[in-house]
Amino acid sequence: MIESALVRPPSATFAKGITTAGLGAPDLKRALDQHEGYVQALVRAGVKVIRLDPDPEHPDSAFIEDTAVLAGSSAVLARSGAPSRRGEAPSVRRALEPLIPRIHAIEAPGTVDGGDVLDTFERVIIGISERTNQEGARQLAGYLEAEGVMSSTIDIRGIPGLLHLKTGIAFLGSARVFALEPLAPAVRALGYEAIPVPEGEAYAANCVEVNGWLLVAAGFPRSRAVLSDLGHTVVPLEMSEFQKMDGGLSCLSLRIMF
Ligand code: CIR
Repeated sequence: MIESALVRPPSATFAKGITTAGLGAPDLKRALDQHEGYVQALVRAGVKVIRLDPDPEHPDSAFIEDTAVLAGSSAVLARSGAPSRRGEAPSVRRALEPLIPRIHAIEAPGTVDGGDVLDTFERVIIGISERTNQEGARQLAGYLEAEGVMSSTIDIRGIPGLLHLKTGIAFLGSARVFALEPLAPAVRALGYEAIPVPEGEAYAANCVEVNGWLLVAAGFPRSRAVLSDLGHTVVPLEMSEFQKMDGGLSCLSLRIMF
């Protein structure tokens, strides 16, 4: 059960964030509306939403999932592989302190982005990427192990278009994942059933299950059909402005389970 979630609305500098999408500049008003739609979906799913103040010093700070990994009753503050994003962590730490008993932090030269960390409840899968290095994964695995959580890594470097592991894969429950084809062999080797993301709908791979609702980017009808046919209650959400900044649904919240 996801009890609460931290979110941070995009700020006036949102368009200055890192992007490779080539989809043009995001519209801030539309991004704020889409963010609010996302927050309302969380609220309807029974999540207590904690809104952090927008942070104009850090244009990518709306992608709050990247700043920490929650594991058991502890949190691990990430150290982003993007130096421009490292200053996002202190305010997230302050917000987590009253909620989480133990807070650790990835130390240099380790780097981790939360978007590379997929929690499947029985195991955490850590993507080794341009943002998360081997040393960061090693430190994170140690903190997870101390919480009794097993982890594995998948190297996603060299898979075109994949910023983070979760850009291309989502956990659907019951040892099943929704995954882009290049990720399928590695997750199958770990024992998961990999449901392929329909061709041409790669952005829909980043969906997120919240207390029985599956939040999916709007505009991907074949993915929606596949996921509905599997028995999920799909909630389509407009994400166009976040897609322009390389971000997906999962990145917009840091979800806390108890
Ligand atoms: C970045 O490049 O860091 C942001 N523009 C997008 C981060 C998206 N986060 C995610 O997929 N977890």
